[in-house]
Amino acid sequence: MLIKIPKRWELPESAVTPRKLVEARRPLVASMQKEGLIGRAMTRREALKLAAAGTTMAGCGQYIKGLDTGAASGLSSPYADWFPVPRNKAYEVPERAVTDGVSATTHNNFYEFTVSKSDVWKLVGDFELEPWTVEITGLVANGGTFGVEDLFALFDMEERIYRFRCVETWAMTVPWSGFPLAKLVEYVDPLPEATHIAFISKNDPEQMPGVSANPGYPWPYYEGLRIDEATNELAMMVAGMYGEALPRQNGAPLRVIVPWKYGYKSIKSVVRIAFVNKQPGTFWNTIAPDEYGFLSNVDPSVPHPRWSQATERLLPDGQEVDTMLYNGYEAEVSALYSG
Ligand SMILES: Nc1nc2c(c(=O)[nH]1)N[C@H]1C(S)=C(S)[C@@H](COP(=O)(O)O)O[C@H]1N2
Ligand SMILES: [Mo]
Repeated sequence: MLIKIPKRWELPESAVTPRKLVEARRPLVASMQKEGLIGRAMTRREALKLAAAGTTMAGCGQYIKGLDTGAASGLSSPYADWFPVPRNKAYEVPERAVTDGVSATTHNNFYEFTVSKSDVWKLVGDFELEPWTVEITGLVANGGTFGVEDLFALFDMEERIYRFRCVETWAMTVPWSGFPLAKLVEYVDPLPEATHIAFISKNDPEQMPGVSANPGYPWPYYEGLRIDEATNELAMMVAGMYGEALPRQNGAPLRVIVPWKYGYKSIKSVVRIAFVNKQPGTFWNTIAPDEYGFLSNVDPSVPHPRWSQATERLLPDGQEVDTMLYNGYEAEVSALYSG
């Protein structure tokens, strides 16, 4: 017998705000772009042209070498022309080298494809990124279904270098491209009673062999943040890395990056964002509540039940370094957890 238990992030349709204006806005955005009234990132072609002319564009595309892994490359993304975007130098990682792009795009956790980290990139070649919409729903005034490029056009994208720390203790340093999640939250205008945001990933067993291979998991992958966390300056919606569109294995076309939390909070290939009035469930908390909490802030003093979190191993060589409280972002986020 199949009993459908609604997930805690599932809302009745009655809670969804219809938004005619969203539809009305799209041609406006397009025409503003055409008129040059709102910015669009330099296209890859334009950047290459500049490079060929001997001009360097600070902060753009320094990492693209070695990233051409065929269908698993950002170059094969239908959104390739949005990148590179300008770097925001306020977000850099001074004490570590940026991880090489090949390592960051061939060592992945994306269980919808496979649990084998070194194989995700080999299985994503046919993963369809277009069309792609993100439904923004629940307790917001301006929700609706947005084409992913509408979101790219609405919010200026920038590149930031962040530490990234998986709960399994591997870690990397990555130049991500995207926009602050706070901008999106501001745009959709949460109702006063909204306290949390639930994120849901694409779940298509036809394209994602890991879904049927692991029928015991509570698909789709889902995650959540408090609204004060989501509007912290560090939280990003990410659409690119290493100056290119996000490769499929890294969560194309749009994912979350919350650098002070363990990697599983950084949900990939988002299709639905729901504003809710209580703490939503999460995929990993549902599977193993004793091992994976809701907050999941990086903390070297709190061991995982099965291993220490005091140190981490940097990709690709496994160099061991000390793990930092909040993954090195204590100054930016500790006020969120003072209570
Ligand atoms: N939808 C989805 N998002 C996900 C995961 C996943 O399996 N499915 N894995 C998470 C985990 S455990 C980590 S460490 C990061 C890995 O991101 P990366 O492959 O880009 O390094 O994605 C997170 N987001
Ligand atoms: Mo992870």
